[in-house]
Amino acid sequence: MSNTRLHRRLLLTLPALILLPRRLAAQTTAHEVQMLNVNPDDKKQKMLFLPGVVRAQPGDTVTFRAVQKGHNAQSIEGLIPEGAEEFKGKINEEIELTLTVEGTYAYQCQPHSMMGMIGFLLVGNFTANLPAVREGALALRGKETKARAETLLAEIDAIAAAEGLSG
Ligand SMILES: [Cu+2]
Repeated sequence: MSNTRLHRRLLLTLPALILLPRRLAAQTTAHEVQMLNVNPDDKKQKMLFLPGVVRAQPGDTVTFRAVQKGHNAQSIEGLIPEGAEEFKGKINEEIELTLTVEGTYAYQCQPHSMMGMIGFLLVGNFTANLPAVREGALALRGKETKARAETLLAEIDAIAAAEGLSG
């Protein structure tokens, strides 16, 4: 390759390399989940994460806001994608996660784990471990937890169908 051609190649490549990280950074989304005693939109719903399902892409962040006291957010053992890090916030602690591993994550509030306080994060192409998460979530203890999991899993199935993802 002649020097001139190499030079032209570099000129074409360099701007792309410089712009790429900025483009990726601009595309990430900061999600928020509120930890609540009562759903302000439906007072009959108690002890919940709102929204209960977060649709995210790799590189996005999610922050759990302690809007009301007495809650935490922690991943449920075995119900996160392979290779993803488990997380565990303290009571009233606001934690921010950067979501890198694609898949479905189930998490709960420890004090209210049997009172339906469960939520899900969907990252990228999330359906690979969805059957395992579904099975595990529906086997959790607590009638209200099972009922909330069923509602949220139906929401997840609708998202997967709308996006043409199989699971
Ligand atoms: Cu709670």
